Amino acid sequence: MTNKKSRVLSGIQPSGDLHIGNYLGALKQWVDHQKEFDAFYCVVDLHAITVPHDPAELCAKTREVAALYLAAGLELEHATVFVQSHVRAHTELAWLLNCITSLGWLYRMTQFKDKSAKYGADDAIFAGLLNYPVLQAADILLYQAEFVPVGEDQRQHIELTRDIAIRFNNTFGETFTLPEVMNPPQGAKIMGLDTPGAKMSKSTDSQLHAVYLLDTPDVIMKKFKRAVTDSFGEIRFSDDPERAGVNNLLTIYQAFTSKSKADIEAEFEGKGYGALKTQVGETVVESLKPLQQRYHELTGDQGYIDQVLAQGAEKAALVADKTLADARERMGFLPSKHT
Ligand code: ATP
Ligand code: LTN
Repeated sequence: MTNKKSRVLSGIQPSGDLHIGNYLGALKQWVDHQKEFDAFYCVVDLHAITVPHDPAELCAKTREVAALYLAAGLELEHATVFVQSHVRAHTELAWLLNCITSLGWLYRMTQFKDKSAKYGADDAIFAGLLNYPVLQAADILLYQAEFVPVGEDQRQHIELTRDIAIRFNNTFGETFTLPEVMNPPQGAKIMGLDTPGAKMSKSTDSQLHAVYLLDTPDVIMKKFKRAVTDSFGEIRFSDDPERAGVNNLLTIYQAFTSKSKADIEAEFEGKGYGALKTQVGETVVESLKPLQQRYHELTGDQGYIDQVLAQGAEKAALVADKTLADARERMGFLPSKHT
């Protein structure tokens, strides 16, 4: 019997500052489970250009996100870390998959509806935003990933990836593994501190919305102290939308401490919201300290990250190029003699 590890793949866009939602929904579970899987983690820079972007910032953020992957604790003996655009197979497979993806499937995507609403008129929405999930499907299918560790908001994109793979396999023959979504036990959907009704997001202008992984302790404490709560004065987990702020603070606390809900509610019995906010803030400050320290060490030697990414792209391309060659052959492309 072989003991082959299951393959996982995931990615984060270098489109802003990473926040504790990205950490708890994605990065933390990558790190927690890295020894159990054959893991591929990319910085999805091609996704970051689906809305208007600044070229200098894209380049700097790509390095920053890669450094945060390592600072969070990914180890290169378990995980291949690379930049999506460094492996050309991603864009090529995305085109092939675009040609078997129904427009109706793409128009139904919640992320497309939300983001296109933000950019308003059709002239201001680029085709890349609509085709975004097809590129994501290419990312996943190229590596034959069995699991995709992401936050809850990405479930619909993973389901679409399965639909695309099923259509390809049915039309051209068994080629792609069908992936499954992998959510963390807690923290799959962290809400904005100032908007407990909406998920914490990178692309927002409000100063009190998200706690960023590289925020200083003072800034983190300030954001938690100003977090929106309610007037019930009760500290307990709840699905009631009117108690979403307190529930979000408790969820963040639970995800960082791994304590049970009952223990947490007992811990705050008889305490006020001020005490809750201070305790959650201090926990987050302490939990992020090692990550922040490693980040500053790693970025002290800029050449190191680039070297890791070069090696990662080489390893990733070995897997991706093979899958792409299979897909091309099955679709009937004349083999190229050009090397
Ligand atoms: P943007 O607001 O620019 O769309 P984002 O904050 O949603 O960005 P992504 O790069 O789209 O970040 O997501 C990276 C990963 O973080 C994905 O796995 C996503 O599911 C997860 N994630 C994003 N926001 C949250 C959140 N609020 N709670 C839990 N997981 C999240
Ligand atoms: N759309 C994802 C980012 C992403 C991704 C992927 C996640 C792009 N390609 C492949 C998992 C697997 C998001 O989080 N917004």
